[in-house]
Amino acid sequence: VLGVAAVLYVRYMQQEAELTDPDPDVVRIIRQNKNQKEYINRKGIHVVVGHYKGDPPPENLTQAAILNTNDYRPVPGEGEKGMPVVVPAHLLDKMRKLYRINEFNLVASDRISVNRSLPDVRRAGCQDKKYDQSKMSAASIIIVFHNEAWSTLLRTIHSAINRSPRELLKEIILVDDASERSFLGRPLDEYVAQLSVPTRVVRIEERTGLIRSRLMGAQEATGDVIIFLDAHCECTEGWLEPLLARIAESPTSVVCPVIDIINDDSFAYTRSFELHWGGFNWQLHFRWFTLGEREIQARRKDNTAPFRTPAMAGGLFAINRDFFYQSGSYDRDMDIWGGENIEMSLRVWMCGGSVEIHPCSHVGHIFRKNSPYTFPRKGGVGGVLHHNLARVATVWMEKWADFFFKVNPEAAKMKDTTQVSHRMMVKKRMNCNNFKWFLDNIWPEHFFPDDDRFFGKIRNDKLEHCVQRPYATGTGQPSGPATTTDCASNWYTPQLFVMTVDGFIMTDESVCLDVPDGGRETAESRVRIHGCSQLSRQKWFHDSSTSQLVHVDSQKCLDLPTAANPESLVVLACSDGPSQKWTLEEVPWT
Ligand code: UD2
Ligand code: MN
Repeated sequence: VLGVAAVLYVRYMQQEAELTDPDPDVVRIIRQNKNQKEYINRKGIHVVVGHYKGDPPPENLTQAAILNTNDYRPVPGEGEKGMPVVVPAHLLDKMRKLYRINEFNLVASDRISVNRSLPDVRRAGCQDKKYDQSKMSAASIIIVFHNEAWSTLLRTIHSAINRSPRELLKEIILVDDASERSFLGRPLDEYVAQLSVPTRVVRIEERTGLIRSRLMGAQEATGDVIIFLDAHCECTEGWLEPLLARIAESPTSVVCPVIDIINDDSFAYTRSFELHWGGFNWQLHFRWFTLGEREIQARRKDNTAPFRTPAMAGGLFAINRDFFYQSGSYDRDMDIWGGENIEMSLRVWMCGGSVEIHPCSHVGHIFRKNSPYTFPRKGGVGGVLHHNLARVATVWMEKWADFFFKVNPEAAKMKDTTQVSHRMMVKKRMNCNNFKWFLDNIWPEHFFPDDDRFFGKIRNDKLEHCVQRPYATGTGQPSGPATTTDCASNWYTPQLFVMTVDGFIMTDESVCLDVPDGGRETAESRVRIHGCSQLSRQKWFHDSSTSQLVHVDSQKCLDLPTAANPESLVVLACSDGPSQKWTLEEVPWT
């Protein structure tokens, strides 16, 4: 009887879903506005799509009162094997109210055991791999946090302990960066005292930010290797050995796990795509890009070997403790959050080390859409980030710093108010390579201007228009039709392109002028802006005598939109017409 009722109930819910929403997954909409949609799906799981989540905490519940609640009450089975959490209807209201505190679903997290099981997400070759533990040094794990939730912090700690050979963990050092949450005080000290791995809490009285907090933690560490983790991670089976094995073999390698995704709403664990590496855009914001062709080739031989990455995400990595200090640890004049990952990546690469991702080590992390904490100094999140990045550019990018400051006038305002001489000394002491070397050798696929490539605007003679890329949406790569519009002032970045000696026309975020259908089959093909792939269909040749931009594969010419394709530029049989005449207009960038 129950079974029949359940089936009828599901049918009824589906019927209701069809009436209320075209999305077949939606059973009940909780709320919807132009920024977000919140609904219950067929599996009874609460889903939020869009950007703004939850309500502001209600006024009668002061922040302090909310922060004092520790509602960790695991429900047996909930979230096990990395499955999404089902929040019962009577808790939805509370769930929304608590969302803003951490910018993730605290109610869901509190229902999952701190010892929850996770799938073994490693590829078969990794699962079979034997690492020689006798060569490895034990590690100190350092976790810094500010106002972290009890359940996520403890799950980070337990997952690391549960899934590491005991002898490879020297200790765990928690650095509390002036959390306002009193329940994390004495209860946390008492809790960690009974763990099987020595764990202690270092407390910072006044908010100092993650960079100086990590330095503080590192100072306390006694292991030969230090491993940094964010305070809302989950380590999976076999995560530790590959990191330690690589460092044993190559002490100047800084090794990151693959960072899997813990959904900020359902807490479901999702394995992420391994063939990604890290880079950064013209704003020096970290970005994931598809692995370069060279690395893919190199990985054909052994896809369980660590691979090089131009930059690291920042939160999760292992480093030999001596090398951490030799190579300049962190820039302690960086505040609160942001930029330190780019600084470390450039510094490590330029000064004799390497930054790598080990595909056999998987650690989950809760990626949030908004930052939950305050940025107390230097004008909020923007000010702090620009300040930190101005330091990165000034110290590590030489003449590319000029380019960075032209693209980021806000950061330029910070550059004269911050002293970098002690970081310059690190660069000198280590006899480091320069940024040009980094681009040429570590990241040849980059899309920054360079001496051997064109940088500027692509102007059409007929309309006096310039080629423009679509705007980026969110943090994804911008993609869409390539168009032209009135030429803007020099530093309007959607109109700025580089053209490499190989003929790739690229721009910020690693997107390229592309002819997706190859251009050969039809008389006329659309030209789009698409992720750079190094494929020949993205190659162009600028004929300076005729001013034509020839698409190499099809030998057709770039032309303005036509009646058949009014929305985008096209490639057509080459002709003398002014609509095919393009001037490469240099923009000085240093
Ligand atoms: C990413 C990194 C993060 C850091 C950051 C840039 C990953 C998964 N995460 O952002 O580690 O490199 O980029 O700076 O790669 N915290 C403090 N004090 C503060 C602010 C933050 O202790 O004033 C802690 C925070 O509780 C967390 C850690 O620092 O444990 C990282 O902060 P986040 O989670 O907000 O950074 P995330 O993941 O957005
Ligand atoms: Mn984080």
